[in-house]
Amino acid sequence: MKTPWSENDWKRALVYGLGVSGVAATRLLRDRDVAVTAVDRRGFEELELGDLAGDPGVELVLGADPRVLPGAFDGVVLSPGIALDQPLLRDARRLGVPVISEVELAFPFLNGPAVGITGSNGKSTTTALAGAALRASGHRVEVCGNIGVPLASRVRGEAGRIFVIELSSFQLESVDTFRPHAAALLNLSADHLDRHRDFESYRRAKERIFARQHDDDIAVLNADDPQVAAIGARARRRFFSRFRRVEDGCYMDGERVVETSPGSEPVELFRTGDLQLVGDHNLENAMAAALLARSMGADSAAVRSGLAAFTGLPHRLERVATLDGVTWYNDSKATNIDATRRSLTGFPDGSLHLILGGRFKAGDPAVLADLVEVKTRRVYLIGEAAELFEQTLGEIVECERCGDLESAVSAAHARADAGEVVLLSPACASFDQYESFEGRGEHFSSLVVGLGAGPRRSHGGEHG
Ligand code: UMA
Ligand code: ADP
Repeated sequence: MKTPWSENDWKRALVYGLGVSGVAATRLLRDRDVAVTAVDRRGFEELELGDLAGDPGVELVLGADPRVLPGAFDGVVLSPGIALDQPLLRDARRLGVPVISEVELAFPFLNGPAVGITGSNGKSTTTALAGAALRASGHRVEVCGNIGVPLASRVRGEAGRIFVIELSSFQLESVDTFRPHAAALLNLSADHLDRHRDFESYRRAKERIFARQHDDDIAVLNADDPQVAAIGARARRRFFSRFRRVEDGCYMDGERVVETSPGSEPVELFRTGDLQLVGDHNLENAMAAALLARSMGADSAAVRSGLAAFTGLPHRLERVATLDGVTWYNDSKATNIDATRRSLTGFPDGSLHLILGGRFKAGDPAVLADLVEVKTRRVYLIGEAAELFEQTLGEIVECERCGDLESAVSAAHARADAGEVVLLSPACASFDQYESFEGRGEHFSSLVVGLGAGPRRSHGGEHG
């Protein structure tokens, strides 16, 4: 579909937000000789602008969120972290200036097909798995999007690459023409309700991934998530299920994951034992990734070897160390209740020392109660949400208010016995105490590694 932007009609654009997305969008615009006014509430010293800082075609408006457009523009390009109700964007809409996301900006310039992945949880893992499966079958692949690599930064490069793009609800809410040949919606649970008005508008943002697909495109859907399974799409709908046979897609037959397509013989894609990733949720991610790779022409043997070689992403149930028989896991990416629930299920009953807390986003913390009761020996609370979790879980398990990660790690170190596990799976965003979930996870890992160098603390034999 042609847009005023892809027709190269823009002469002057405003880029809102100068994190990695805004910087990549600005570069893409500058490559096409569009003059850019770049806006960020942060100051110059806090930004990493590189060559853009000295570019006479880039005007910087920094230090505050302007309330009105600082000039006349053909369009506004939005970073995902900017909420749509920012006054500047209201002003743009009032003046009829188009507002598009960085993904929408980049999409018309991709010189290869797009694969899109969204969902409340499992996006990054599935994106990386799909990339691995496609690479194993000989394709050149760009793994990008919300996983940390803006799509706009991958536009330059040889033709024929497959763009495997993780998409957040923030990115999807301002796409219009974006059309992935294959797209997956993994699951839906409450998340980001601090930004989206309600669950309904969050769900609608996610569904936009399918909105521009044609009949010859493919929509991969989770048959086991009723809200996802019910989604209608113009594209061919292919389902994955852990619990039942599906007509078109893949399902479990004992240990085997089998692909079915109407009119074709079933094909074995992989076996559960092939995967290095643990947990039923990762099996679901692998099934979705396999269907996406197959949609792009990967052969089944390559899918199997690509999935089997994948060892996981940092900050997702990442084993950090085993010290005095206690194993420490960094699951900092578990930033909502559902993600933490899934992680807890993978551990033996009664074995866990769980670090919870941060900035609460959405959902009902009580949903954690049954699993916390079965799986954990003790809970260590950090950040803004400490009180909320203590109110919800304090009756069923010993909760210790630690304030920050440093205290939580040292408290867990003192309490945990050989054979047990300390798990950071906070069910919250990190932004009350950190810049990002990566920063939180790295801090956790460095604290744990630091413990290995020091003496084990005594807690007088007491068990919480
Ligand atoms: N800013 C303003 N005004 C505002 C809000 C932000 O000026 O009202 C500025 C900030 O000062 C900052 C810039 O905007 O300089 C940040 O922009 P951004 O938050 O969009 O961050 P980027 O660095 O561009 O990173 C974004 C994604 N961030 C968010 O969605 C919040 C990254 O996902 C993504 O990896 C990257 O684009 C590349 O596509 C992160 C994330 O937390 C990992 N995503 C959420 C999630 O996974 O749950 C959705
Ligand atoms: P996202 O990119 O959607 O945040 P990740 O792949 O980074 O997802 O995984 C984040 C966390 O979500 C993991 O640590 C795990 O606890 C949980 N998780 C991963 N896959 C799933 C899934 N399919 N369903 C539910 N939870 C999941």
